[in-house]
Amino acid sequence: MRARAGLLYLLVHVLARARGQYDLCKSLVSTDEGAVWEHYACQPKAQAMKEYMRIRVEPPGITCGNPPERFCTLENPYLCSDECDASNPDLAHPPQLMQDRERSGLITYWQTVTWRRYPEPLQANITLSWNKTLELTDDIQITFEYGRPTVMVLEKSMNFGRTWQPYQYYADDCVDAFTMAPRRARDLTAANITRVICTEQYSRWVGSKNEKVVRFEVRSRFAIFAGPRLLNMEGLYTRMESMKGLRDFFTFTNLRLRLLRPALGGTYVQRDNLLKYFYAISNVEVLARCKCNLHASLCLFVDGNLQCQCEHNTTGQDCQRCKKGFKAKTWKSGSYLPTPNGSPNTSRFKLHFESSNFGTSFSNSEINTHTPTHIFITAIDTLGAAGKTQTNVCDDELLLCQNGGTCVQNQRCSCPPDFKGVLCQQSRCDGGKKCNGASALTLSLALLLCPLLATLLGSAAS
Ligand SMILES: *[C@@H]1O[C@H](CO)[C@@H](O)[C@H](O)[C@H]1NC(C)=O
Ligand SMILES: *[C@@H]1O[C@H](CO)[C@@H](O)[C@H](O)[C@H]1NC(C)=O
Ligand SMILES: *[C@@H]1O[C@H](CO)[C@@H](O)[C@H](O)[C@H]1NC(C)=O
Ligand SMILES: *[C@@H]1O[C@H](CO)[C@@H](O)[C@H](O)[C@H]1NC(C)=O
Ligand SMILES: *[C@@H]1O[C@H](CO)[C@@H](O)[C@H](O)[C@H]1NC(C)=O
Ligand SMILES: [Ca+2]
Repeated sequence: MRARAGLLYLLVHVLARARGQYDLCKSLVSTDEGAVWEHYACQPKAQAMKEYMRIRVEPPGITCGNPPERFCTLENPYLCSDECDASNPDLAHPPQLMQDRERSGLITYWQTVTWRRYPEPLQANITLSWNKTLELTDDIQITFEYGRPTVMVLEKSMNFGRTWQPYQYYADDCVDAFTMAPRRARDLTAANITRVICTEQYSRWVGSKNEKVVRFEVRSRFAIFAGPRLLNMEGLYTRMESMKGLRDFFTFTNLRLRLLRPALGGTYVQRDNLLKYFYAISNVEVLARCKCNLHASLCLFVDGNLQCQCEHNTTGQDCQRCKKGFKAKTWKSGSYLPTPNGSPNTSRFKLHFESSNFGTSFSNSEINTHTPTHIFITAIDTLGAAGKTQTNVCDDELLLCQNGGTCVQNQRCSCPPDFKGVLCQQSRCDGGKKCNGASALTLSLALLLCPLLATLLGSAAS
């Protein structure tokens, strides 16, 4: 019976692991002591984030139709039969048509007023917000009807719109528009993968029907480390851990499109027909995953916001801190390493005491255990950078008391008579002889050490 149960666990385990890399946060595995949970670094699947985005367009009055307006097309400037009328649902072009699903097969789009105020510039900002930190997993694709802009900038924010940074520049002439040399994303290499470039690839006039999409190229950047068909994602994840700024490059909370000059049809602005100049966007595709710091495999839309379903005793919108009651521990992000499952190094306890201060025998000692119910304390941080690359779960067990010692108030080990030390790691007697009672000296040492240890741990955690 037990063997069969064990086999079942193993089967479930194997099947579950086969689903995909970093899909699972934990899994029941059978051991000699029965079934136990094994913990892994985990992340949610990529989702079509346009479903959850909030759109704001600026300046006020930029959306067409109020008052109703006629517009022409670049291909046939004498055909001006189309009308935009905000009060008529069939003729209105509100911002939400950038994110609808177009189930009917009909292309629907947001449209701006025409450039009738020329030579005043025709500019618009589109701000996309999620109120959640996300990580791009695929190209951003913006589909323009009636021609792509000749000049625009894609920007991103990583702090919910407080500060912004350019993500990519787009122009039919990069030098003229931004005094930048034109580049293509596919020419980027490992050395300059996170460079912000200006590209001319999506801004030149090719007819409004042929090429409608403006991209922010994520796949070609991924391909630098994952290979042309992105088969070696391990290679990419490994670099995400080690290469400064790489993960952050794909991370954002908001995006902003700054439309600076509309499509012109390949010529100069023709002042006698300004009704053919405007912007129209039918779709904004943003494939991304919730950033959950490798502590969640699910991200759900709850009460109007995306929320990581945190595991590993973590909590917060991005699983960015330890759960209440698990505070004494230092929160750490999970790690993609070592592949394929991320680090199971959850049990780590490093102490670094100057022996001259304490006269104890465990200076610089490091204790690793492999039982998932005991958890790391990253104490006084001699770990440095190495401490960052662990799958760190939070646990309520603060001290790993040894030799039958018990943890008292999460602050100190209460040792059985024959053992001493902060972790009860030392025998009191030489030669393994049994001895009685605690000496006054060790008792006072313990009383001195434990509050100090608790303070140190507390300050390391905050
Ligand atoms: C777009 O946003 C930028 C930054 O806030 C601002 O300087 C600019 O005036 C805005 N443009 C429009 C057309 O609202
Ligand atoms: C953003 O998300 C946080 C956390 O889920 C929530 O408390 C806050 O109300 C949200 N803000 C908005 C504007 O929805
Ligand atoms: C990136 O580096 C490669 C070679 O190292 C170079 O050919 C390419 O132009 C660079 N791209 C940018 C945008 O600097
Ligand atoms: C989280 O806390 C619970 C309750 O203390 C514990 O059983 C569990 O092992 C802890 N660790 C993880 C990784 O969930
Ligand atoms: C796991 O622990 C071992 C022993 O301390 C350490 O050498 C190794 O670097 C750790 N692995 C990670 C990914 O932190
Ligand atoms: Ca649409």
